[in-house]
Amino acid sequence: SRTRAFAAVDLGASSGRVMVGRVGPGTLELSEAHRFANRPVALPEGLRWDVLGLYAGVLDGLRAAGGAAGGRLASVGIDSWAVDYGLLDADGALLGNPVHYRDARTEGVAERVWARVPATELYAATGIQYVPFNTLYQLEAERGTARFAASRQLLLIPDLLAYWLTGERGTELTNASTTQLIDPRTREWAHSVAGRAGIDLGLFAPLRQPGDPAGKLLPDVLARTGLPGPVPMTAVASHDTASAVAAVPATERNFAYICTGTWSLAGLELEAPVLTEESRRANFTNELGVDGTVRYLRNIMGLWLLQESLRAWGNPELEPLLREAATVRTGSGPGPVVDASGPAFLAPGRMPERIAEACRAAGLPAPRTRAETVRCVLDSLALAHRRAIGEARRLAGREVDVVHMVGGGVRNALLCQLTADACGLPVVAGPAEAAALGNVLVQARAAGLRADRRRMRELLAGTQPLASYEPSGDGRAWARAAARISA
Ligand code: ADP
Ligand code: LRH
Repeated sequence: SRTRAFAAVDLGASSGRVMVGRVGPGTLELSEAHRFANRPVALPEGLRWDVLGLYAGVLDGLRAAGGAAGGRLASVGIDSWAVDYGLLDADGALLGNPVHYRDARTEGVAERVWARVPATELYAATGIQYVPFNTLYQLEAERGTARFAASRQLLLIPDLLAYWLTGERGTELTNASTTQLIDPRTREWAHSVAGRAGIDLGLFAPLRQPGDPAGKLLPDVLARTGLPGPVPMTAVASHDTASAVAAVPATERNFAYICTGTWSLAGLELEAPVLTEESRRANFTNELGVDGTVRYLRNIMGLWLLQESLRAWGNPELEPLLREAATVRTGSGPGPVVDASGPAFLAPGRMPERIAEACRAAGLPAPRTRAETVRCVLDSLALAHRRAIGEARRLAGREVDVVHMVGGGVRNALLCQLTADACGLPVVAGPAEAAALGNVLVQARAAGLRADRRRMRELLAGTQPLASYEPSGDGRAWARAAARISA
């Protein structure tokens, strides 16, 4: 049978891209049609996403994807970062600019929710970790604003863009799980939590499953992108991390994964959530994945620490800095490290200074050069990866023989090697565009490709370039550093 082309729109916190995936019997090829920066805007009212700029990038990307695919796109799917949303008024028009999850408005807000639904009960009912920006807390912060009073519907970011492309509204399940308003056992809305938290679930459009049809591109969109219609949209795993985990090319049974981009998301794929009090205290999340799976993982600050350091330095070239960072002498384990799992580095600004301050506060020598700062970031991430995978396997009662790293961070060989050293496990790195590949594969399945998760992973392992890293250095030195941070 023939090869078909699918367009995957993947919006990360640092860049958006439209990729073309060609899928045939035993073949899977991905190419980039268009990439554009995702630059949040700091307004007097707060930190906002430039969602109109992103939509323009999506239209440019669909035009380029159509060109690359010789005009014929079998379907389109969209995934993006989680938790954030746009509010629509009674006419279906967007109310203001979607608020960035790093905006300060959620400071101190969770406590107000916990006064109505204790944190322990929230976790037992939703399995979602505490981060200040879960949609549940953002909605609490929104309460009482003129904008919220005028709103009639909430659409998560990928669903908002899909609405503009098709005119149809839905709430895709994997991303919906990050609102903290879904019960991971039933995979339906958690009505009792929403009721007690004072949230009207009527704001949300009906749930959609990954693989569901999601309308077709509007005539005006076809005209603007030069695509011959009809072009159907497919609901994919619209949370980027869910798409990326679906595309982890693991052929081993006992694998852990780390999605490395702006964030590091490190953990396990499970068949059922872990809702224990111990799991809550360790701040593990049970986000929903494709095919009834649970993404049991921890959020780690990720390459955000590096992105923000580079920004503070006026964006020098990355490669020479990484080469220099690789030669920084740290002994047999990590050099000075900061806790990359906590919320201390969530807000933008002054990153190198904040990292140095955190080192000094922990009684460690602060990095003095840019290369030392970069090395401190990478050592800290590797250590946080080690801790997350170690705790996930203990809390879920699983073995781990290999760590798969996917996402843009796999282009950073030093990070991959340090992660192998820290975990004391082999690391398989790639693909870098896992989210787009997961997006494409879910579309291909909806279009008739017969592949369960195992088959999808075999296809990825057989077609995508991967790199291997064996653990080196002194595992005990990493264990000592981990113990210092936990203390
Ligand atoms: P997101 O989807 O969250 O925007 P990506 O998965 O695109 O993030 O990953 C972006 C990160 O990947 C960058 O911040 C950078 O640290 C890393 N990266 C990208 N290209 C390279 C490269 N050539 N060398 C090293 N690191 C890279
Ligand atoms: C990664 C990601 C992550 C969320 C964060 C808001 O892009 O979706 O899974 O926690 O952004």
